[in-house]
Amino acid sequence: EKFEVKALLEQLGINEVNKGTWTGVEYIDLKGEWLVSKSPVDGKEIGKVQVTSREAYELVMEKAEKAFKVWRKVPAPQRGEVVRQIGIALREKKEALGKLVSYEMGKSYQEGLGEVQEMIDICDFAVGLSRQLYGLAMHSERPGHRMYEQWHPLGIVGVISAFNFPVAVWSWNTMIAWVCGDVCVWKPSEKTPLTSLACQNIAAEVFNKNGFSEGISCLLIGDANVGAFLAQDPRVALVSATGSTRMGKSVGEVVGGRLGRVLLELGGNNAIIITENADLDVAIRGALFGAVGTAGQRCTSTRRLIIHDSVYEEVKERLVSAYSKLVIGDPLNEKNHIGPLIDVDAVDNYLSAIERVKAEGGKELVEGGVLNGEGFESGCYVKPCVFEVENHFQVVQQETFAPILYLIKYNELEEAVSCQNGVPQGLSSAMMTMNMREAEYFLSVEGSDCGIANVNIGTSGAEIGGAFGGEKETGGGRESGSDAWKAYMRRQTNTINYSAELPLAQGIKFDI
Ligand code: UN1
Repeated sequence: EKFEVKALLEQLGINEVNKGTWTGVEYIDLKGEWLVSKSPVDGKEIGKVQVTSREAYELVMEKAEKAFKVWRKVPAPQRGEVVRQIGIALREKKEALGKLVSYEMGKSYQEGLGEVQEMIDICDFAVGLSRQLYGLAMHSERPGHRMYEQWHPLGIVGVISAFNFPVAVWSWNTMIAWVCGDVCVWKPSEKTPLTSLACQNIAAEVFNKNGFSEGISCLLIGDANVGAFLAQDPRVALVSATGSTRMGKSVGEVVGGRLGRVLLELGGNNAIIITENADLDVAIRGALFGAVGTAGQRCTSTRRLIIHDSVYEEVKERLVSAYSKLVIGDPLNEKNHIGPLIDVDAVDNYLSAIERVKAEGGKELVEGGVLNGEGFESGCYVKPCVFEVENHFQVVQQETFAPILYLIKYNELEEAVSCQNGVPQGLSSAMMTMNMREAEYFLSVEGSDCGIANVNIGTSGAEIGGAFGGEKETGGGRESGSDAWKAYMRRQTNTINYSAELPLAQGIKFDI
C-alpha cells in the first residue's frame, strides 16, 4: 500500500504546521521562529514546528513548578497507573509511531517498531518500579533510635535527546522520572521534532484523562540554544542529556557550574573482539548488524573489530561478502537493510572521515560513497564501508556517526583488550568467544572498561532492564533499568529518637 504522510500525521494528532511549546494538552501561543522537519528518506518537507522562545520557556517552567507540587504527593503506585495507561496508548499507536520514526529519522521500519517496543517495555518496567522505590532501614548505634532512608522526588527533570533514538530515550527518562514523582521538560533533537510531538500527544492525553494538571509532561522545540535554557536554569534539578561528547561537555559544564545534577549519555567507540575461539557465524552476524544497523547511527554501533591473527583473513572475507549483499534504500520498504543518514551534514562528516582514514594510511576493503539516482534524491544514502586501520589513527579515536567499520589485527588477548579500551569513549564492548577463560577475563576488572560488556552478542541493542550508559567521555550516566531510577530522586536519611534520653552519636559526652 502507498505510504500517506498526511494520514500518518493525522493518526498521531500532528498537523503540517504545529505549535512547538507544550505544557500537556495545551500549548503556549507566543511568536517563535519555525523549524522545518525534512525527511532524509525522500528529502521532502514533512511539517513545520514553532520554536520555543525564552518567554514561552518561562511560562512552561511556571506550570512545571506548580505541577510538581501536586504530582509529588500522588502515591507512587498511582503514578505508575498513569504510566501503565501510557504504555497501553503506545501499544495502540505502535505501527503509526514506528512509521513516523522511520520516515523522519531514516531508520528501518523494523527498527522504528523496535524503538516503540523499547518505550512499551520501559513503561511496564516503570509500573513495577512504582511499588519498589525502596530505601534501606539501618540499625542505629544509639538505644531507642531508629534510622532509615527514603527517596523523594527531585523536581523538574530536563531531558535533552538526540535524533537517532528520537522517542525511546525520552521514554527511558520520563517514564522512570514520572513514577519517581518528577515532572519532565523535554527538548528533543531539532532534527526530529514531529516524532516528539507525537509522543507528547500520547502522554499528555493520558495525564489529562486522569485529571492531572498541565506541567507534568512538557515539550520545548529548538536547537542547542533551547537546551541551554534547561542547563542554565537552577529550577531544573536534573538535566539528562543524550548526544555528542561535545554537547555533553558543554551541558555538563553549565549544569556543574550551578551544582545541578546531570545524567550524561554521550558518544561511544564500540569494539567487538573476535578471538581465535569465536563462533564465526555468530561473530559475523553480530558485527554486521552492529556496524550497519541504523546506518551506523547508534551510540552503541560497532565501530571497530579487533580480530585475532589466526581468523583475521576468514573474518575479512566473510565480512566483505556479507557487505556485498546489503541492500540500501527506502527504510519503509522492508526489503532494504539500510536507510539514509539523518541529513546532508551527516553525509559530509562521513565523507570527511573516509578522507581522513585514507590520509592516515587506512586500507579500503569495502568502498564507501554517496548514492544518487532514483530513490536517492535526498542525498542522504551512503554505502557502508570497511577499512583496515591502526587503533591510534586520529579518526579511529573519534566517533563518526556513520556506517564506517574499522578492522584491527591482534595476537595476544591482553593486547586486544588494551586496544578495545584504548579510546576516549567507554560505552559498549563485546567479545566473541566460546572459551570461558577469555570471556571471563574480558568481563573481569582487567577486561573491558565500558559500561556495557557483552559476550557473543554485538555491541548494540541493549535491553531496557539493564542500566544503560558508559564511562570516560561517554559521560558516566546510567539510564533505564536496574537501579538507574535513583538518579531521578533525592535520598533522605532519617534518624528518630523514641526514648526519653538524648545520647549523642560517637559516644560524645555533653552534660550541663
Ligand atoms: C542510542 O544510540 O543512543 O542499545 C541508544 C541500543 C539501543 C539504544 C541505543 N537499545 O542499541
